[in-house]
Amino acid sequence: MSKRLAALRGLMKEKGFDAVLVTKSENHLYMCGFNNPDGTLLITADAAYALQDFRYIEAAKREIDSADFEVVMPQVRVGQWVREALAASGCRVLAYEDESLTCRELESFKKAVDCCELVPCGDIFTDLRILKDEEEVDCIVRAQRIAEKSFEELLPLITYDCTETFLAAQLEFLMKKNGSEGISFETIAVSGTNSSSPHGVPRNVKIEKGFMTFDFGAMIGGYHSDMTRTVVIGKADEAMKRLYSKVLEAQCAVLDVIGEGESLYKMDRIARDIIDACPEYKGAFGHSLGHGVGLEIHEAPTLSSAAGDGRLKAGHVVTVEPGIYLEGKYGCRIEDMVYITKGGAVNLTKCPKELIEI
Ligand SMILES: [Mn+2]
Repeated sequence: MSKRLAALRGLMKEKGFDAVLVTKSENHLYMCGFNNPDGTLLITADAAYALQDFRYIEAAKREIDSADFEVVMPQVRVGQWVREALAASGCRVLAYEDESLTCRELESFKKAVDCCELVPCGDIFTDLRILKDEEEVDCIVRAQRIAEKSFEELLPLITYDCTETFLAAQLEFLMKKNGSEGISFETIAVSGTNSSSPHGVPRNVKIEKGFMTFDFGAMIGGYHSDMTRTVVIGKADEAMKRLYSKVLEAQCAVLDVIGEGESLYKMDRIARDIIDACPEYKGAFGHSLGHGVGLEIHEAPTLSSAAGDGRLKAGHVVTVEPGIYLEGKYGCRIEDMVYITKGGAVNLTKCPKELIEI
């Protein structure tokens, strides 16, 4: 039995779940190794089924380990199939993914699977996925290398005639050309006044002089990478240089100490205190310091002031991404990805951080 299936069954036993219905695509991929956004898994203590439709069945049979999952193509509605399977097995408590199942889907499963009590599965998949094994980290690193190579190839292509949307598209093209399965999220390429929005949308206008922020990621094996670099279009004035070094100082202060056992809250605090200590930047770092990265671009844990007493563990992969955003003026963010290891941490981002003027 796969380690993941064994771990899930351990948690199911602990929580009193006789069966779990997996409908979220990332959890589907995590559990059975096959990516089907419309696939469903039904897992009990002694059986596991991968329900696939005709579009995916051939690949599913090839890629899913038959020692763990029986691959089936239901000829009836999924809810009805699940009911028939569970009624025969004697399962009484079926857990569903309350984080992602829609209210409508839940109602329909409740109606169809009337032999079971349906209960929310809570954080079981978050808890499993938060700790990455070597294979998973390898995927994230490979995606990150592609993103870095693509950024390096993009820089010489930037001219004052380029639009933000062109540069975003160009970066996405380069990542795919370099072997990425897709993009981690819609690429952010925002210049000038548009850079003051942390998640600004690229505009179909020529890039403005001043800061230009690129936030982007590649994908390998379903795993994401995430990085941000801010460059200057034209020459940086003194105020811009000061702002850039402040963001970098805040980031480096965290990167110097981040590691196993450190408090999530404290990591955020370190960066925030450095930025807030400057009256001109106080309150201008309006988002949290970082987030976990894996099969989803934003996942647990979150490095934020609301993190409570949570701590970093060996196996976490998190971003460290402070920024300063001055409304109506401009903004700057620098983001690296860090792998927390036994007693330490490894920065997975190799891309240089000296201020680049274009
Ligand atoms: Mn990020």
